[in-house]
Amino acid sequence: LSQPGLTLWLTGLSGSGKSTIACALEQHLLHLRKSAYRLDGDNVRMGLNKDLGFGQKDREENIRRIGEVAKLFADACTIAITSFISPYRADRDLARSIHTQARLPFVEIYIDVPLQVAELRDPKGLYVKARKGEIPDFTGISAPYEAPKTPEIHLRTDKLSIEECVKKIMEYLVEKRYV
Ligand code: GGZ
Repeated sequence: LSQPGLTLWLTGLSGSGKSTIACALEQHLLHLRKSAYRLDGDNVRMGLNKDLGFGQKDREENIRRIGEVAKLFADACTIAITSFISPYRADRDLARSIHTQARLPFVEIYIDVPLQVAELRDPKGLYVKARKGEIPDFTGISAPYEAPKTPEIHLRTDKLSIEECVKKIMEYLVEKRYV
């Protein structure tokens, strides 16, 4: 394959729009006949990482394993798209270093939305439950989210449409000659 592999690492609060953007981006890349694969809670937390919960140590291990798996996809000339909250800066930096050591590009994409907006969206009713204390260690409510300081791409999903977000990511990939 002439295509180089890389990882697009989406990070942001629950309800920020990570999964929606990841799906739209994957579709867009597949239509361009690029090899792309999405890693998300449905195919990772239900399988490989089903032994892990949401305490800080388990999240750290969740992100470490996802970083290693994304690297393998990237190494196989695929565009790995990960969509996990990945709330700790140190954990994201570890995922980055796993890629850098293998000379594979790692693009951190901050899916940014104010907590109030994510809480209003509350598609699964998780914020309501977290406010009532029914979900411990809930990111943004009772557990921290450490926002990226220098992400490669920063997207405000309360200001941009899904299509605009995908367009901005694609512009970056073209500019860097990754696609
Ligand atoms: C945050 C939680 C929690 C807690 C369950 N905190 O919006 P969702 O439902 O579909 O996505 C969230 C998902 C977060 O899993 P990640 O693997 O992305 O988290 S991390 O990167 O921090 O390891 C949410 C649901 O799982 N969920 N409990 N306590 N989100």
